[in-house]
Amino acid sequence: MENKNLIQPEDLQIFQIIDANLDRAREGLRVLEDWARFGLGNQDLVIRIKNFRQILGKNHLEIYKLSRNHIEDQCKGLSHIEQNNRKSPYKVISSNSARVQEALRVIEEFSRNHNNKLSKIASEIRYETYTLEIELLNFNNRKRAESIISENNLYSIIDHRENLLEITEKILLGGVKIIQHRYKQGKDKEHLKEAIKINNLCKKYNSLFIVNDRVDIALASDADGVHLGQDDIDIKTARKVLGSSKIIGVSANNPTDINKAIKDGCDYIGVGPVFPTLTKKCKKPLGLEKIKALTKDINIPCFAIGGINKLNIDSLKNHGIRKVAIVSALLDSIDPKEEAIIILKELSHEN
Ligand code: TZP
Ligand code: MG
Repeated sequence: MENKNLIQPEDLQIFQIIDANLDRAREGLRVLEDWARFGLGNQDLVIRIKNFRQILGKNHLEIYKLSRNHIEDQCKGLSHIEQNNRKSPYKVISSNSARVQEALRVIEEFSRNHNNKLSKIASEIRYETYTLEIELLNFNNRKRAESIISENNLYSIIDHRENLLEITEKILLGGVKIIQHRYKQGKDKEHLKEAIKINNLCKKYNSLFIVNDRVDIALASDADGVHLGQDDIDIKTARKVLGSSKIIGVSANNPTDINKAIKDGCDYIGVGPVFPTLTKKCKKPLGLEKIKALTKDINIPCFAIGGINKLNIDSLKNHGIRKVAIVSALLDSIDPKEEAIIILKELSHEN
């Protein structure tokens, strides 16, 4: 193989294929590496991807490069309509992982006869990129969810009712980016059906979809996360079931429960009720001072809940509370979209 004089025309064709696919695989890996680095800030993933790139680089022999222009590539510059649809980082990760995997498979097949070492390397890296792709996508989902939770101050909780989808769409049109779905009564089958429909709606508006109480429904509906109360399953078990890509929120209204939830790895806290509310009559309101004291040192996002509406947001802001979760003020409003717009505006004012 090292002696150019012995190279047959067929070899040149094969070398050209290998050269093109080594380029393809390395380029695809570079795309993944840059997202892992600049988009996700995940050093472990960067190191692993870089390592694959370097192994392929070392095995990109001169003889392959020399064959580059052996036959003019009639399909140069061809693109596919799908390439225009790769708008989200999620899609960029999936399509570039597929690109790497396909290229490696081609290398594996065509190098088997003349360069078994490269064939084996291509096969090994291809298998590892299947795991890598899942890790990248999971990490990407988690990061996206975390940033939506930390950047948005209004969290809307929707409760099962007849025209829930229409109301939810109006809330989303008003600009709400976090929706939690509650379904306290009724059949699991119906619960899951409704959760899937709401999740699709949330996806359309690039909003987060969180399932209340039920880890199984969260998984089955492919929600972004779950919200757990003190009587629901514990955070560690929920994490085991859901894996690392989903977020877990917890309701806690005293220092012990709050600290435990944070220690166990929850992603945000819901604390309340702040004010009296018909939605949870059985719970005694804590009041603004208590909520302020409970939340001031928490270093994860914290949403105050209970009796919050456009008229009392000012008082919350005066106590340093800017993130709120709301049920009835949005859900029972005659104009949920307008109500969401007003509340979002109230929350964003500096005072
Ligand atoms: N947890 C504490 S208060 C509450 C929950 C779920 C209900 C809040 O509902 P509303 O209608 O926003 O007062
Ligand atoms: Mg609950």
